[in-house]
Amino acid sequence: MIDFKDRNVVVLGLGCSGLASAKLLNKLGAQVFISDKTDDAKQREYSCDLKKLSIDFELGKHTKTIIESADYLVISPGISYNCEAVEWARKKNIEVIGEIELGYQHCPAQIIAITGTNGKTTVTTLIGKILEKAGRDVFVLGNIGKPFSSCIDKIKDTDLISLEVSSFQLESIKEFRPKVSIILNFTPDHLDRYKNLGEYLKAKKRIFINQKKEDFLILNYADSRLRSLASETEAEVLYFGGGKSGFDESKFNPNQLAVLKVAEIFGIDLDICYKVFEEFTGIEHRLEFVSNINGIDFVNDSKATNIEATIWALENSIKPTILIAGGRDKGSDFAIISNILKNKVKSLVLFGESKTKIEDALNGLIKISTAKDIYEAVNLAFNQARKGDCVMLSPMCASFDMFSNYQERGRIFKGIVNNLKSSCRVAR
Ligand code: UMA
Repeated sequence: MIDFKDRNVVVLGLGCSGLASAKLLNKLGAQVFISDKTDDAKQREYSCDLKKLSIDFELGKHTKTIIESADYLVISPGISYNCEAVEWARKKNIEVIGEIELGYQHCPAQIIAITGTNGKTTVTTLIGKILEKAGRDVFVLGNIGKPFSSCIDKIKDTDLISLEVSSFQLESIKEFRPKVSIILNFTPDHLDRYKNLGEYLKAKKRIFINQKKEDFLILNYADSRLRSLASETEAEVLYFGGGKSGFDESKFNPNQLAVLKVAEIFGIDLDICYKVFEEFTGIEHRLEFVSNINGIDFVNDSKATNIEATIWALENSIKPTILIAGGRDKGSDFAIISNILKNKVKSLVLFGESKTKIEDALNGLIKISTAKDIYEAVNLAFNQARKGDCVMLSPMCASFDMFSNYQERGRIFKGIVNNLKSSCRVAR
């Protein structure tokens, strides 16, 4: 464990992870400096917290000399290991760790870490719920939106952590060793950050690199790439999917099967799991029903930041759909959505940076219109929809071209829909 007392630590990125890291390091007695290349409303809002704690910071730039004078560099998930500022530190042999590693080194509790391309947030939430219902004290943290480092001083050794970890976060771990790790699935994503799929898988695999034989790795047997990882770990491997879970797989979806395997490990009564599954109404921004206006359903699936997530949403949609999509492209091949698009989607409304690329990839398949922003997109979709249809925001892309994150994109979508509902009421 790194002793940060009186050491100079530079934190890169003043998002929620950077802020949590800086606060934890400050408590640990480090001399903290936080640097963010952007100087916007969000960073300024967070910097008010820093001022209260007398933590120094810079906005709008990363200063080379400041980074080079650090003893340690702590990076936020959005900052790639290969970015210039991290390069400066590495050239000076300054140790670089990520926010998850920082949290891990000071966390006394056992961790259940969940990764995968899709379904992470749902599984992390469900695990939190079953553990809680079984009487355990549990923290639900990580990529789900609450930084691991933000709760360290409240965690006891008898607690459990249900921790969603992204490939970004796994890149910068060192000793991070979960008691249980889960890889739910693996499909193309983040190809704007990784050179190829192999690099993306390499990052995901880091979830189990420090696990030992008394730990557990839960893998999706139905995915041959994941199944074969069993030979690369010291941990005990448990499977779900492909008929290997030991449960009647026709009764559960893959996310639930992964949760049941965790329940087995911790000796949790399966009836508790079934009850939690029954009561679970889903998570915000994932196939979230917003409203019905004039017989048209509006669904917020802003969390679908890759094509597979949108395909899954369309597979689960029973009504003819007007799909609103677009945003920041991550190097995706949009043509792979063609089949389901033809079967399930009446028309496609595109907005954001990637609209031309998506339009080019899907041209001629179905009716496509483009909008200058999400407001225009929702209005266009509403005009095209008929009673019995569903208007769904399921973007297939990241949100960072126009929003701070997918949550903001989803909230704005819901706001537009609710305003539309009010104006339709007034018009009647
Ligand atoms: N920044 C720099 N220098 C750079 C690049 C970025 O200073 O070279 C700054 C930006 O100006 C910004 C800050 O870094 O102010 C943002 O840091 P961040 O992107 O790491 O964002 P956080 O707010 O700390 O949120 C992160 C995760 N974000 C990303 O991985 C992009 C959140 O996941 C996560 O919920 C949060 O930590 C808590 O753990 C979001 C996400 O999109 C939801 N994750 C991806 C996904 O799920 O697909 C991986």
